Amino acid sequence: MKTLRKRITKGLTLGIVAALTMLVSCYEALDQEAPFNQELITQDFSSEFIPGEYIVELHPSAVNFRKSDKYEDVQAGMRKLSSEILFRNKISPENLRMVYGHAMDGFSVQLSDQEFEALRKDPRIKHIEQDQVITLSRPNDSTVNNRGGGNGGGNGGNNGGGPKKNNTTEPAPSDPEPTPTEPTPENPESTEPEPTPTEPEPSPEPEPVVSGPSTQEVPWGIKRIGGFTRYTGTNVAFILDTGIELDHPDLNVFVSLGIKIVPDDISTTLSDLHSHGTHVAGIVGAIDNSFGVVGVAAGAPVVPVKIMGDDGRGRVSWAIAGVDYVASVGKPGDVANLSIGASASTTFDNAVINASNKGIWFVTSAGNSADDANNYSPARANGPFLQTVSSMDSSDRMASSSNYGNPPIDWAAPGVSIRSTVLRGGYGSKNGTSMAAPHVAGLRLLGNIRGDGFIKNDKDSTPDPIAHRAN
Ligand SMILES: [Ca+2]
Ligand SMILES: [Ca+2]
Repeated sequence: MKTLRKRITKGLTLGIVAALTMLVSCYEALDQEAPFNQELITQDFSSEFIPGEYIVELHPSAVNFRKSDKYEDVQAGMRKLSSEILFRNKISPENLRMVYGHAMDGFSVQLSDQEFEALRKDPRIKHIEQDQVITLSRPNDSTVNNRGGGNGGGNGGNNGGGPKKNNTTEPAPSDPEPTPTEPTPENPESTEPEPTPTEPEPSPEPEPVVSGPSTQEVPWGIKRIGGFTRYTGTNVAFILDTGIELDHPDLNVFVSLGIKIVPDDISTTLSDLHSHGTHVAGIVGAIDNSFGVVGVAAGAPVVPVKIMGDDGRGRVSWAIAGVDYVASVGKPGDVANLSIGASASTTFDNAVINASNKGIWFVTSAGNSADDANNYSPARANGPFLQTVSSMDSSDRMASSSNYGNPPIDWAAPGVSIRSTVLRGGYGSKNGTSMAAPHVAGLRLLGNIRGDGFIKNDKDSTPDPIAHRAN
């Protein structure tokens, strides 16, 4: 049985969030049965460094306290040590943000130019780099099909599994998500014809528990990687993302092991109000039942590690904090999915490599810039338990937006018109390497992967092998 973890509620007040555009690890498209050969344009894959915000790595010899195995103890010890180091360099400990002690030793901090110069001369400091903002595209689940009765209706309690301590804050009444069937106005893909809703608006009348003939769909991507398998193991899948909708009836969310990394002024709930993380989680482990979709490792416990805000924005320093948490509470055989990325970051790479070397599979998206994946982190990182995944369509062709390059890419997986779980107990389709990575994460949860042929029209000279269940 897993150690129960309280979610972190201690938020760090963030000062400046600079104006920043950035990186799109997934582009969420209007699907509605779009032909697979009709690829939609994607946004550029870019990231933005944040002025005055830094990630600091300490020499291991600087760590002057004995580390216990407990996440909270190490957090407290590192917070004390980091504050002392700042204080001795005449920097206010109030500038301290995240602290790390498992995947790396260090912290993130706000510094003036003068403070930066002082701190970098401290012999305990191994490396300092500038923090970056990571941004996902806006939520636009244009093909959401809510189940009748709306959120929570007709849920027969099929979320068996992990202990569910739903002590998290309920979503704010002012739900930022647009009406499910309404494309976001700013969305660059919204020039596409507006999809016709395939289902009527949710009825105000509560509907009875779903029964009768199964309406469960097996998405094409699940079929392509060898079909789904009911998960019976004891490992879990950490979803480092925008959270996971905690009460989605088609997901087995391991709430008590989850953690909200993002500060309280960014989001107060562990649940997902964006939909990216919920979609990723469904690809890994949507439940095999009579409705919705089914994931690769059906019914596997999915653990929300909320490193991205409800607006789809995060920071490399928050992502590292999520990786640090997984390194602390994860066990060999667990899987961590990172469908995000940033410009090259040595610190981010090393944190992921260190955490994965504990025997925890880290699966990352290659990115959607039609560029060499070696320019992005953590996509470019390599290790025996680290997998980087490119995206292909249902004809085994590399997605036009997918990043390329071997190494680091280990596998190609389905990432075009991928149907999975979204907000309000609904279902929708998204595109991108964000959707390809969780196919491989699900496969790693089940065991070995074999190649089943190679993708067509790879952009480099080494066609990526297509990931498939080994047996
Ligand atoms: Ca299902
Ligand atoms: Ca390749």
